[in-house]
Amino acid sequence: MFRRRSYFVTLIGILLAMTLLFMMFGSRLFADIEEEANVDEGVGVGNLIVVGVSQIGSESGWRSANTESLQKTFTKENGYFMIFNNARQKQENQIKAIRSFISQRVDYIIFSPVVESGWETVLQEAKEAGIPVIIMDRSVNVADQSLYTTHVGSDSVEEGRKAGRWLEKDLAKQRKYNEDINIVVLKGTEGASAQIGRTMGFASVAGEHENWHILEQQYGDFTIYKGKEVMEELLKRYDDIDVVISQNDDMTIGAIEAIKEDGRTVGINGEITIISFDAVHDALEMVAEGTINVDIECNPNQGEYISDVISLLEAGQEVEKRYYVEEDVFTIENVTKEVLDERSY
Ligand code: GYE
Repeated sequence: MFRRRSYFVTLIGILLAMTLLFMMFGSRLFADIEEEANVDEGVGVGNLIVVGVSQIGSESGWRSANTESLQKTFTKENGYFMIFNNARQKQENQIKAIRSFISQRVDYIIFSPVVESGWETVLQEAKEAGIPVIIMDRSVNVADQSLYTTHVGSDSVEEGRKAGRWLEKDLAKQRKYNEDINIVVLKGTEGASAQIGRTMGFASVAGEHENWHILEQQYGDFTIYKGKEVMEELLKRYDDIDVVISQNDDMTIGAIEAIKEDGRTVGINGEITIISFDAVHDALEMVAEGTINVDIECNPNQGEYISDVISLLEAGQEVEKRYYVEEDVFTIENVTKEVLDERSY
């Protein structure tokens, strides 16, 4: 009898304690469960479209502008939740980020591949998870095109060709079409499609001219520092360089520094013709003052294009395999004050 009573007292005690605990923490417990439920449906963001972005790094002014375009586009106000990862130039970091996006079950994976090969396995994993992959800016080289949904970016081979065509015209203008022309090429990151394409495009035009001599092509990693270092070396080896093709504005800025320090002149009235790529604001100013002869534009504002593609996919519509962004060619003739004022990057 006595034992039974103490049993009841204990039971009531436990029940009271539970009620008290529930009153204190009950709502929090449920909130956590709710959040977890959302995690399962898409990282706890309700109706927002979740995009996992793997960016190459922050090697150049162009890259920073590209990142800014994504940050401006994929906002909560626009209906997105963006998980952003900076891979610091390493493919392995990009693969890790993509795997983490897959395990978080994002709605879309967006990534700019630092190099073009070696993506099959991770893209296959994304495909099996049913997550559409949008390739941005640089391209991937995979045999199975079903491994990604679409690609939004530039036509880098065409950019290289534009550089060649401009040089043809410029030499014709100066009546130098029959003279020997010595060219050095500062290439971007080894294995990157932007580098491969620009190199190929320019080489295809150069190949049509027997008097154009490509003395050397060197990797400059798309950075100011490396561009300068490589140019210093080239200047030591060759004292008769007529043209520098530099595959982005950052390397160009470094190369021009090296040329000036070496006592040579660049640009419209200089000894060395400078052909650059990207057309970021600082470089366009150098075009306007005649230091860079021509800048082949590469448009970093790709966020909006990608968002348009996502809208089509959300509406269940077919999308193209390739979307090219609009791009121009800038010389002293068309870099007006308006162009400079408008250019935010
Ligand atoms: O030209 C360069 C950058 O992939 C097109 O990457 C892009 C290139 C761009 O870092 O500045």
